[in-house]
Amino acid sequence: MKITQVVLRYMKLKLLTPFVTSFGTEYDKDFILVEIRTDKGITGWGESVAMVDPLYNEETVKTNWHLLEDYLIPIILKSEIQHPDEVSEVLFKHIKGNYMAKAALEGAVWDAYSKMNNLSLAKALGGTKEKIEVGVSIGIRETVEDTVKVIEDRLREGYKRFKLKVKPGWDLELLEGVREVYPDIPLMADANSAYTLQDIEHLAKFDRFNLMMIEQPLAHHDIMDHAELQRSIKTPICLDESIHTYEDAKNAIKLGSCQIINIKVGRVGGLTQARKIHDLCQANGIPVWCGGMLEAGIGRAHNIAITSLPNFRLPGDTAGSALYWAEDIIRPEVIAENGYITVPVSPGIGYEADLDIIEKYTLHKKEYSSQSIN
Ligand code: OSB
Ligand code: MG
Repeated sequence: MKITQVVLRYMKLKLLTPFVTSFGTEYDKDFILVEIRTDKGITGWGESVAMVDPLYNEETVKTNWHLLEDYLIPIILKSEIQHPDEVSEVLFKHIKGNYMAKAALEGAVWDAYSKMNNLSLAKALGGTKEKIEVGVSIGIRETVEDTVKVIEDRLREGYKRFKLKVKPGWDLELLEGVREVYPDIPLMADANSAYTLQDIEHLAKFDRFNLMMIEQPLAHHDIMDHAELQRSIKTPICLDESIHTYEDAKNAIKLGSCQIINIKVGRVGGLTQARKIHDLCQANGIPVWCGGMLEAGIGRAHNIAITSLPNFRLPGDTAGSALYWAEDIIRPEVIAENGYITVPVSPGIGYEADLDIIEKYTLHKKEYSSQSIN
């Protein structure tokens, strides 16, 4: 298969609810959509999860555009591809880092590849589940009462796990208040690297809340301090930001830096890498779950497909479209019913990109083809 054309679109969607974390507040979702066309006339879709500011990791929408336009697209337009694993290989061979940019393009190739072979993306990846279990990530609210009300709504909708964003000054009191109302719900906390080892004694106090895990308490590149912290607390640590590569996962497991890993397709550079990390964790008895980056429909569909692999044993952050957007860019939108999403069986990502809606939220777009590259 040869990729003959790539279209990049700069998209902007309004979040129904501003998303507040220890690193900042998101009101809108700016992102890049990647559309590829192959010589066989097949279209594939990918979505970059890089955010507008480098607050979660170092990548941004602009750095992703730059990487795609100046490096990744020229490489891909020159390549003959038998399998998407080769895309991952060629993009990783010379270009360092910039995993979210790589993942956006590689994801589009996976979609096209599975459509060409008349397979669902889930099947093409080796997925085994017919439906996936999902939870919600709840941003920081004004009060504990507000948070309890959000949990109440999400519980009624059937979501299976409740993740609360925490930060210094917004943690013990919150968890205490929530546990008073809901002593038994599957609850966890995500700090997005807001603490340091100086906070060991403070973080040990989380143990009394019977959390499923605490996600990324310490620095975004660290695995050493997390190992020390894990030795001092009972709550299982789950790493998010710190795991960029297969080697990171291997080292974190070896050091005992975590007991659970959150796999984000974008953060690790694509589906091929995500699957490798999944397999490594499976072989080492480390459960994984699929993280979210407030994806629009295309990214969400990729998350659903990877979550169908067997070692995604804990509910992920891939909630239904209705929690994020007035209208999503795919048809149908993603529906979570009683905390389950049915894994599509139709070819590729299994959702239609809605071109009218995509047009409506496109700020600008640019096309690249083999002719325009030399
Ligand atoms: O740390 O998991 C995170 C969103 C943006 C950046 C980082 C994170 C998140 C989420 C939201 O927690 C998950 C989602 O609902 O997509
Ligand atoms: Mg996280």
